[in-house]
Amino acid sequence: MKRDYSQFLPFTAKNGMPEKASSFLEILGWNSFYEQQLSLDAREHYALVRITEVHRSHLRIKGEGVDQLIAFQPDLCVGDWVLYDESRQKIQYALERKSLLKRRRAGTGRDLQLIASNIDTAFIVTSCNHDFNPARLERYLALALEAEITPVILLTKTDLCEDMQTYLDQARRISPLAFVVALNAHEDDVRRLLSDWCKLGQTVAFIGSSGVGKSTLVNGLRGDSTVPTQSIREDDSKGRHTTTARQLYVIDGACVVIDTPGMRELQLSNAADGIAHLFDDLERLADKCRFKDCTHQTEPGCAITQAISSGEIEEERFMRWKKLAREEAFNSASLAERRAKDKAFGKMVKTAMRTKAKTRR
Ligand SMILES: Nc1nc2c(ncn2[C@@H]2O[C@H](COP(=O)(O)OP(=O)(O)OP(=O)(O)O)[C@@H](O)[C@H]2O)c(=O)[nH]1
Ligand SMILES: [Mg+2]
Ligand SMILES: [Zn+2]
Repeated sequence: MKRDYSQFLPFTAKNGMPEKASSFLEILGWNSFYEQQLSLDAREHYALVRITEVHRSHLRIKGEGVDQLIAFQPDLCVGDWVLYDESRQKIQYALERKSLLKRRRAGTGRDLQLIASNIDTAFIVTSCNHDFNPARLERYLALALEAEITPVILLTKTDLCEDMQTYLDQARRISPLAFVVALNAHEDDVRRLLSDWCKLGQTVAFIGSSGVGKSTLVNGLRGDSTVPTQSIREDDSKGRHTTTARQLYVIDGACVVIDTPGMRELQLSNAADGIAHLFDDLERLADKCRFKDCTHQTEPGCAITQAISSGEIEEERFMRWKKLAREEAFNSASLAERRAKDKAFGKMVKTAMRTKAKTRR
């Protein structure tokens, strides 16, 4: 007799995603990608939880029958799936991430800051006003492409702008890899407009500058106004940051959504693939230059300068590509250098300790 094993499967899945959630974990985004990382032993001994909030000093974890605050851990971020040891009140280990958004920490530090993980779609939010900036949108796009996350550009505040079509056209020209949606987050049916990406089992995130309407969109998806938003409309570029924590919300019958605080500055690090993907057409053109090390300035046989003069490519876009690639290379190199220094310092300390221990004997 052929046994039917389907009842032992974690859930009925289509492409690894539940069609209908039958447990809280599935509602939180649990799927076969994480399931296959678990041993029987792990399943038996630990609770499966997702990090749903990251604050300065603490994290919040949620799972079946678990809703708890624990101490902040710098190596974890919102969206992570972890195994939690309830008796010792301690995170045992984190599961491999499906995707990770990360940037160079703002300010003088050179290290990486984790933004959010295990995301399927990143909504890159900008408003139809002076926040709109192709160079900045390209940064966010490269960030999402690096993490292999679907990017969608969301143009908000269409009600406040007269030439919405110009913004739409500009946004569509940025990359064929990004979908573009324009909306009024107060009046439009946010859930319907974003329904293609906000299906059950999916994790989506809103990222962008402060004041562009990320939290307002979360409220639009939820159908209420529980998430705090800027009470008075301020100048976006100077807008005070209303959202201060990274937080995951469950949308009834749909996806989970991560709201993030506005980013003042987005510096990419370890994102060369994302940049290459975004500017793939320029990379391929550069391969046709006569000289391998062509700087695309005055060299003869330069395919890039030819394409610029024939109007095939925009000079500004080429300049933005160079700038972003240069900055990313610098950030990644300084991060690698710092890591090497940290490693060398660690080794030196270990050797010194060993020598000290020996001389004491
Ligand atoms: N008119 C109009 N106002 C909007 C729209 N979307 C957001 N707003 C307003 O813009 C202001 C900023 O919105 P928030 O949702 O707080 O912005 P945020 O991106 O979450 O900002 P931070 O949390 O600081 O990163 C609020 O006053 C919103 O009511 C829109 O589509 N149209
Ligand atoms: Mg907010
Ligand atoms: Zn060239």
